[in-house]
This record gives sequence, C-alpha cells and structure tokens, in this order.
Amino acid sequence: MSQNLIFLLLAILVVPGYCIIMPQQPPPQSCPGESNGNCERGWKNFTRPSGEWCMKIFYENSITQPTAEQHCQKYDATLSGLQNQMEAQYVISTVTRRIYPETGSVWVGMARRSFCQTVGLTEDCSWATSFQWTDKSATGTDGFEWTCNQPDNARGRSQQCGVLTVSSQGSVDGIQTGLLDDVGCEFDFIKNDKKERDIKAYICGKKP
Ligand SMILES: *[C@@H]1O[C@H](CO)[C@@H](O)[C@H](O)[C@H]1NC(C)=O
Ligand SMILES: [Ca+2]
Repeated sequence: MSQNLIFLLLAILVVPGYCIIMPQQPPPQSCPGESNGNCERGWKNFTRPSGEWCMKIFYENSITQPTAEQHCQKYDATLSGLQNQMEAQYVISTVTRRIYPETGSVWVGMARRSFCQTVGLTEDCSWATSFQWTDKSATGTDGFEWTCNQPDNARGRSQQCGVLTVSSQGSVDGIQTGLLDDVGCEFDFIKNDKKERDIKAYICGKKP
C-alpha cells in the first residue's frame, strides 16, 4: 500500500469520526460580534446623551402600568423612556416579531406633567411638553413620536401614561403602528372593547 493511499484512508476514516466526536457548538444566544456594552446578559445597550442605558422587554398581557413599574424595580430597573427613534424601532420590531400575528401596546416610562393633567392638547401642553420621561435617563423630545392628535388626554382627562402601539399592519383600531398614545395607567383595553390594543409588554431600563 502506498503512503498516499494510507493517508487517504486515514483522512476518510478519521475526519468524519472527529466530526461525530466533536459536534458543532450550539449557536450562541446573541450574534457573535454584537456587543451589549456593559449591560448584563439579556439586556440591550444604547448610548444616550446621559450615558449608557440597558433595556429589556418583558411580556405580560393586560398588565397595568403601576404593576409593570413594580416588576421593573425587581430587576433594579424602571420603565424605560425612549431617547430616540433607534430605541423606539428596537422595541417596535422586537415586540412585533414576538407577538405576531397578534397586535397590542407596550408600556413606556413616561408620565403626564402635573400642569397638563386637566387639559388636552393646548399651546402649553403640546406634543413636546405634555409628557416627561420617568427613567431619569432619557432626555429631549426626539422620542415623542405621537400618533395623530395625541396626546389628547381623552376619556375625561384620565390619560396619564403612554404606550407604543405594535402590529405588523399600518394601524390598529385606527391608531398608527409604532407611535405613542396617552392612555389611562390602568386602562382596561379588553373591557373597553379594544382587545387588539391590549397591553402585551413593557420595557424596563437601567444604567449598567
Ligand atoms: C453597545 O456597546 C458597544 C460597546 O461599548 C458599542 O460599540 C455600541 O455602539 C453600543 N450600542 C449602542 C446601540 O449604543
Ligand atoms: Ca390618547
């Protein structure tokens, strides 16, 4: 037997054996090369003017805003605001994929300012000034992308909280997808015949 043939036989026998003994590693949870900065595993990093910020989306149907806030605090976090459209897009695309084909709303860390509690849209209480971020990190108004004529403080001036509408369609129940609406912090979407806008998730955020 020539040396070449022995080598060939070895290659045929040994190489597949090696592949069976050493199976491929399962794929890592996040794509290689995709850093999450200084955030804990499972939290997504964003760079804000105020510093680094970590976000994680939690899924729970029909949860009220105060309960969602309590849940975030269990992770030493708080409901997250939206610094800009990059953060909003991250939330919208992640939740859309997760809940498809369902649609719904996501609690965002924002609150109506006290001087705007008893009015709708006015000069003083505008799209830019009616609400403020509550996460002590988000700043400015770039994240305030409201759906048409919002925030209107409708339903008897009861809309002190804010949600993002999520769906794979352009709108849900006349509310544009991917934009904010002000709603009551304990609004019952199902009882009010708005099941397709029911709460599906909330965004927690914290500093790394
Ligand atoms: C996350 O952190 C990494 C490493 O610090 C950084 O390169 C990346 O730009 C950050 N991502 C965002 C969206 O800010
Ligand atoms: Ca509203």
